[in-house]
Order: sequence, then structure tokens, then C-alpha cells
Amino acid sequence: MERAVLVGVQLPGRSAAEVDASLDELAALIDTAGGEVAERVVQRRQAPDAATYIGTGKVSELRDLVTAVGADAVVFDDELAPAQQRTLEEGVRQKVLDRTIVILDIFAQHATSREGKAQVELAQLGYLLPRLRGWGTALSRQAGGRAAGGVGIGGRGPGETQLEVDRRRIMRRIAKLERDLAGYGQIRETKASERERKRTQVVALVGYTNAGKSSLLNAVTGATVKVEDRLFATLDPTVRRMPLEDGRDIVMTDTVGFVRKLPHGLVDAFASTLEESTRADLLLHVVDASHPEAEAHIVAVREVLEEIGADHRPDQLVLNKIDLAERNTVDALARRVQVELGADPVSVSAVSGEGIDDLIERIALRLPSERLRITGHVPYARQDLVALAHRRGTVVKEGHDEQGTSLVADVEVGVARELRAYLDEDPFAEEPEAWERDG
Ligand SMILES: Nc1nc2c(ncn2[C@@H]2O[C@H](COP(=O)(O)OP(=O)(O)OP(=O)(O)O)[C@@H](O)[C@H]2O)c(=O)[nH]1
Ligand SMILES: [Mg+2]
Repeated sequence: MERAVLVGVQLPGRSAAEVDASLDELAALIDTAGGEVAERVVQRRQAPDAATYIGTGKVSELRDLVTAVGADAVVFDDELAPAQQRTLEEGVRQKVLDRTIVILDIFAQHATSREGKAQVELAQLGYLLPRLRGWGTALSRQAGGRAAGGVGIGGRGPGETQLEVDRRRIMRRIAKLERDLAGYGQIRETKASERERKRTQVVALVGYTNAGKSSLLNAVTGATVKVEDRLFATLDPTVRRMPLEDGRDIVMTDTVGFVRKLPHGLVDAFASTLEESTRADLLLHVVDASHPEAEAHIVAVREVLEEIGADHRPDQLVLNKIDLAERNTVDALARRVQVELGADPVSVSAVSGEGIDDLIERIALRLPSERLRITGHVPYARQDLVALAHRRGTVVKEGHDEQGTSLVADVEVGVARELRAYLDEDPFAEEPEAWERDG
């Protein structure tokens, strides 16, 4: 268990409140990683110091503070350059970490699938590689440093043996992980194109970590995905199938959440997982409406979506956890996103179930309904289906004989499904009975 002093720097253009909110979040990240916060420090600066990020005077203050509160780590809210980290470690004489390594550590603890583990390890090695040099000097002299290996924040993951090997072996390991991941990507690709072929539409849940994405997947599809009040509970993508009222079958995917300053190495490593969202037919952007930073979260999520190239997908904003917020707060948030983002949000609670039916309705409405050409013969006893084809589709050709109506029509998938028993060719023949967990 680490006791950490948090350090934030307030640069021009950032308000004290923003820096504070970001430190709150860093504290939550450290809590999730199993650490404890002893104290927090903020310095206002025109620019980060090239050598020590904070000012040199502040470094000695920090050393005294660390001793006074009995902390064994200092965690910076921004990613430090490898040289800055080394210099700071010498100055503070304790382990110096940054937000990135804390997030990587949480990911390492939560990864369960082989793909997830490989993705995290790749990101960790990418972070470690440029930092290898200083090791064995400052750190080996210092008990409880990262050289301790396998314990404490930043110590978990690749493990000590790998931390100590030379660059070349790490590079080989990176190459191996990249190859493995390409293989997993291939499997994902196959599944996605299978879905495309069957015209199954995909709704992808995206959003800030802890917004309630997995809870919504459960509420909407009746799935039983693990839900936890901690950050980055979900790392492995889950896919669930769901029938819509109109007969269409869609799949809904749940995946890793986003956070401010999400390390680039992680975004790269998780590229193939995140890619799922780039080809979704609809993104459900889930927001914790009860969170005071809800709007900043929306902005951060949009930034990541842009980074992974998913910002051009149709999206639907979902204000979740309305059971925890005042009605006025939710309404005001809804109005602001309407004005500022042109969004038309749906308000729901994954826990109480309020608004879930509206959400499902909205999903059906927002998903472009594809049409397909069907040819069939409907007995007179089921003329309701012929009427349905007329009402909800375009009947191209119609004929009558003793048994019933022969039909050529362009209809939505859902209507085609209703007519399935009477079609010359079954468009759903290749569909599996149930979708299993992906990945
Ligand atoms: N009161 C309330 N709590 C909710 C609601 N939705 C989710 N939660 C809680 O919020 C926490 C996070 O929910 P998750 O569904 O795990 O959130 P997530 O977005 O999947 O989070 P990550 O996978 O960690 O990114 C859990 O403790 C849920 O019980 C809601 O509508 N109301
Ligand atoms: Mg989740």
C-alpha cells in the first residue's frame, strides 16, 4: 500500500478548479490502484520546468513534505518525461510516478483476457523502454523503489525479470506482443465482417470510466456483465445480442472506458478493441449525469473518439444515473448539451430502470433501417403480413392465386423477419442462435 503525495501544475489557461478536479480524479485512480493519498500540492507556473517539471525550489519543499507526511511516493498529474522523472527521483529521494503509470497499473490489475493482458503489457513496455536507463542507479540504492518489482503502484505488470533485461529483449517482447495482437485483431475482424454480412447492426457503448456503460448493457439487454464502483472495471469488450420491437436483431458492445489524459500508449495498444466503435452503426455515449464534471467528461470522450477516428459515427448521448441527481441538474445539463453540442439526449437510470424503454425506442429510431429485397408467398390466413409489407415497405410486385399472395418487396430487416416463414429464400439462415462473449 503506497502513501502518495499528489502534484498538480496550474499552467496558464487552466483554472484552479480544473486542476483540482483533475487531482480529485487522480486520487480516485490511486484509490482504485490500491494506494492512499497523503497530501496534495499545486504549483502555478507559466510553463513546466524542462528538468524538474515543477520549480527547483518546489522540489526541496516536496522532499520535506514527503518526509513529514511519511509518504513513499510522489505522483504527478501529468506525464513526466523520462529525464524529468529521474531528476525528480534524485531530488525527492522517493519513487516518482505520473498519472500514466497509475492508469497503466490499474489496467494491468484488471486485464483478464489474453488480448487485454497483451495490450496492457505492450503499453507498459512502451512506457518503460525510454525510462530504462536510470534504473539500477538511483533506484537500486533506494529500498521500496520501482526496483522492488511486483509490489505497489507501477511495480506490477511485466515483472522484475523483464524490467531488468536489456532494451533488446524488451524490443523483442514488444514485437512478439504486436504480432499476437495482430492475430487477435484478425479474429475480431472476422467476427465483424460476419456481422456485416448478416447485416446485424452494432450499437457501441462508449463513455467516461464509471459512467455506467456496463450497467446499461445489463439493463438494456438483460446481460450480467460485471459492474463495479471503480475506474476501468471493464477492459475486455463484451458483445450482446438484442431483439428490437420491430423484429430487427442488433448487437450491443461494451468496452473500456475513457478518462482525461488517457495515455497515448494505451490508446495505441487498445486500438483494435477501440476500433469496434469506429464501425458501429450507432454510438451510445453514456454520461454520469450526477457527476459535477459531467461536461468535461463529455469533452474528454469526444477527444478520444476523434483520436481513434470514431467521431464521424452517428451518436446518441445518454444521461445516466438520473436517480442520483436533482431533476433540475439533469434538465440543465440536457439543455446545455442541446445548445452546445446539438445533442438530443435521453435521460435514464440503469439502476432504477427509469427511461430504459425510451432509450430502446430511441436506439431503434436512430439506427438506420436497412432494406432488403424479399420474394415470397403468403397464405390468405396471414394477409396481415402482406398489409405489413405495404405499410412498412415498398411492394414491387404482387400476385394472387388459390393459396395466397405472391410478393416481391423491399422491406426492413424486421419486417423480413416477420415474413420469414413464407419467403422463398431465408435471409436469416446463417444466423447463430446466440451471440457469445467476444474476445
Ligand atoms: N445510482 C446509480 N448508480 C449507477 C447507475 N448506473 C451505474 N451505476 C453505478 O456506477 C458504478 C459504475 O458502473 P459501471 O456500469 O461499472 O460503469 P462503466 O461505465 O461500465 O465503468 P468502467 O467499465 O469502469 O469504465 C457502479 O457502482 C454502478 O452500480 C445508475 O443509473 N444509478
Ligand atoms: Mg464497464
